[in-house]
Amino acid sequence: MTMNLTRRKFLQTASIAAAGIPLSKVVARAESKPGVTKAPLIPPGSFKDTKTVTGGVCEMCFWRCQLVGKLKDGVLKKLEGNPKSIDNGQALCARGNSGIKLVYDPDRLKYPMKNVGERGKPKWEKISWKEAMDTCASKLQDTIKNHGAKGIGVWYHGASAHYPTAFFEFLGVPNLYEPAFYQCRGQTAMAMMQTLGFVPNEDVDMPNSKAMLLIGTHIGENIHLSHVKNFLKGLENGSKVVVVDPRFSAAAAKAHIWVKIKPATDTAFLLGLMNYMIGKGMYNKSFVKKHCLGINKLTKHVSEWTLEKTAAECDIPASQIEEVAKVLSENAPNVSIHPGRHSAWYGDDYQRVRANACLTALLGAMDCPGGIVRIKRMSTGHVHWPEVEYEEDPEDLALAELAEKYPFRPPGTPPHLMRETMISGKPYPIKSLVVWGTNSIKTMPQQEETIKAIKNMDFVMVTDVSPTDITMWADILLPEACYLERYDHIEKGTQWNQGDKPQQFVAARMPLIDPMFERKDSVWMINELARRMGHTKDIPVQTQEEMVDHMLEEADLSIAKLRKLDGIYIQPGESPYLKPGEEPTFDTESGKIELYSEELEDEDFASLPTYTKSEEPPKGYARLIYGRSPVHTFNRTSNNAWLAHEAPENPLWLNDESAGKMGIKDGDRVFLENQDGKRSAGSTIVKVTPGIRKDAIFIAHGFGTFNPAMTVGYDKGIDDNSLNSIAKIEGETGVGGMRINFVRIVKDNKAIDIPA
Ligand SMILES: Nc1nc2c(c(=O)[nH]1)N[C@H]1C(S)=C(S)[C@@H](COP(=O)(O)OP(=O)(O)OC[C@H]3O[C@@H](n4cnc5c(=O)[nH]c(N)nc54)[C@H](O)[C@@H]3O)O[C@H]1N2
Ligand SMILES: Nc1nc2c(c(=O)[nH]1)N[C@H]1C(S)=C(S)[C@@H](COP(=O)(O)OP(=O)(O)OC[C@H]3O[C@@H](n4cnc5c(=O)[nH]c(N)nc54)[C@H](O)[C@@H]3O)O[C@H]1N2
Ligand code: SF4
Ligand SMILES: [Mo]
Repeated sequence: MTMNLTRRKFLQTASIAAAGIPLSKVVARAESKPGVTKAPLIPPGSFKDTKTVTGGVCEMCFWRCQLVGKLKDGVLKKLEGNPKSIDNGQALCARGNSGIKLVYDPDRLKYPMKNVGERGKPKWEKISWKEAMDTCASKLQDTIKNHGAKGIGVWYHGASAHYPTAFFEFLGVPNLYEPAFYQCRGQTAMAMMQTLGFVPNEDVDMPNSKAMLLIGTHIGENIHLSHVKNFLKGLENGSKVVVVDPRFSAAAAKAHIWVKIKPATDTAFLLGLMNYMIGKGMYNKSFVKKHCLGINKLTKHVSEWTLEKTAAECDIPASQIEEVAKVLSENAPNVSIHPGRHSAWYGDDYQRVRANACLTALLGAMDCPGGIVRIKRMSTGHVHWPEVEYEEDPEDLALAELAEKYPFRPPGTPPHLMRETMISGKPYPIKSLVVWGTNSIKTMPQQEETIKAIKNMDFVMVTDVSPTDITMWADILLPEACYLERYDHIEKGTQWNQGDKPQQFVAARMPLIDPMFERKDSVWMINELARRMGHTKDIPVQTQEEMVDHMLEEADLSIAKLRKLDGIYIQPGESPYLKPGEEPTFDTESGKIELYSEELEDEDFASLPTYTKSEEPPKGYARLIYGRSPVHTFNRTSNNAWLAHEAPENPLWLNDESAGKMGIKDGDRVFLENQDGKRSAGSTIVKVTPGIRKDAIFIAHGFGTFNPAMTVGYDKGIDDNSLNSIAKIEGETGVGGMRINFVRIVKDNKAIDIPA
């Protein structure tokens, strides 16, 4: 199907171009509008006579682009991609550029603080590090004394959280939750592992593909720089792109085929596609015969998904399914079936990802140009706290036993179970909460439950770089040095330079400037805590620098060596493609790709990818779907003056025909109200567009900050999470699907039904 929409119009708003907004433009516009930012204008020539400091690694998101800073009189003036980088190159995205505005944000946390008001309505009193650490240590010790280490819960995210979480694990804390796994890619990882025997993450060879299939994945708004570049390289090389999305996303704007699918029906779409391809013999028979388990079972299983039935279920033309099948099979095996990343959608996503993996297998699109590739990265070391053999206490395992109900769950505690435990005290009391670099108010569905759980704690310790929604709930709030001010854990320092000659690299994060005010790094903070809790002799490293050096040792590197190399070590890599005559291996139970899974069957789950119908929106409501703003990262950049100027709020995408019937115009200011009568605290403007289906409305995630201490981001736009009052818990994984909430529009205090 060719697009009957004017591409340029869409590109203006939801565009890959937006990702690459040059700094000059962001700065000029941001600084020229009075009242938006107090930052001084950057006079021409500001970057002259600057000194370049290398060795930075970005953390405005988690893609870890390598950067350098331009420094003048000890002040960072500009960030740029490290010219030596074989990953992001000299480029940074808009967010990466705007790190300058994070590091010098006057609203940032500067000192340890004690809440002398209420949780949620804090009054902050500046305290010394000694008092902060004494308090945290004695509160955590109290919890351990009264309830054991299981009385502590830890919510975490980010590179700086590794050392702290390892410490809490060493203490015997069994309750650890990471939204970036449970609400993000945990399910994708688990379903891929079960089916293929490995986790491809996003290692898909788009530059060398002849066709690409993106399901939901909205590359271009979802900006991971080298990933976007790889997608664009694929396009340049003539790859045919199929985008499946209820919305005309930035990627859809670049697509040859846009499948405007009915939300929540993707698994049906994949089953229909497979049925058609198997029926027509349009699949890689020799690959399937050699490497897959259960093709006969799958053939029978998908047979009900005729073109007609699939088309009706997904509300798309049957001819489009045929068209997609042709594009994929004609270009097989050089097709990138994107594995996806964020998958906590509808509560049946494990099955959707399995279907996705099965389609990849039918096409044999693996270990070859264009396919899923297994990139060999350099390895670096780890820092370990001592191994402790804790006496087995059945009570300690009680929550873990509840979690057994979800046999294919990602590592960690399913968040709804941890939260229920924090509220009910069953199976055991959790009374202290440690939060490190995660904003669960905005990222864990069912916000009110999260708040109830936090209120029930005896003690809450939060470490962050900025005030955010979660910091309002702390008793003790600790200011961490940000990514430009510290050395850091090496997480993903290595990559295969896709599309060119294979190379590998290691880049450890090194500070470009010293930490300002009283900010400290995580090794310092945790060691202070450990000493006070009686673990001086167990401390594995004294400083963050020592930790990084220790990790680099395995690669025969050190901070000193990396400094001499401008921050990046590069060596020849290995091609991830199979050599002639080489056969792929799969680390599953059967040693084959499991189209059919006996393990799933044994656990009473669908052993072949299965579609579950999602609830329909009630009359007058549409489904609330969400995604990324190209110039923000979740809520963490909402206080960034440059980025907030580019995208101060999250326009609500509303179908043009619906809007006409509702009497709503482009630019109208509205609130949202969900199926449970929960109204958004903030408002936003409407973007009237043919680029979204009538049964859904879309907003970018991460807006509607509740914390007035964020003077730039406060109360701008709508918080999608405040409307996620339902989460559908998936049986296989215990992950809560979030796109099952429905909303209607409220304008001038009147709720307006969205026509069906
Ligand atoms: N700029 C920016 N980039 C980011 C991030 C960020 O915060 N900011 N975060 C990063 C992280 S951690 C992640 S996990 C990724 C997330 O990015 P992705 O993995 O790309 O996210 P998805 O949720 O898969 O995709 C969102 C898209 O799904 C569409 N969608 C909604 N419902 C359905 C449906 O039922 N079916 C289909 N086919 N599509 C649907 C939406 O319209 C939207 O276009 O982004 C990463 N990149
Ligand atoms: N409603 C809804 N929920 C979602 C999503 C969604 O789209 N909608 N997306 C899901 C996805 S894909 C993901 S990955 C998760 C992410 O969920 P989170 O982990 O909660 O989000 P982050 O933005 O990484 O974490 C934000 C916190 O880390 C702080 N921070 C930033 N840098 C540092 C640092 O160096 N040190 C410390 N200590 N703190 C720091 C920020 O100021 C902020 O308070 O959310 C998931 N939940
Ligand atoms: S994609 Fe952008 S924000 Fe993310 S690490 Fe790279 S430059 Fe930083
Ligand atoms: Mo994510």
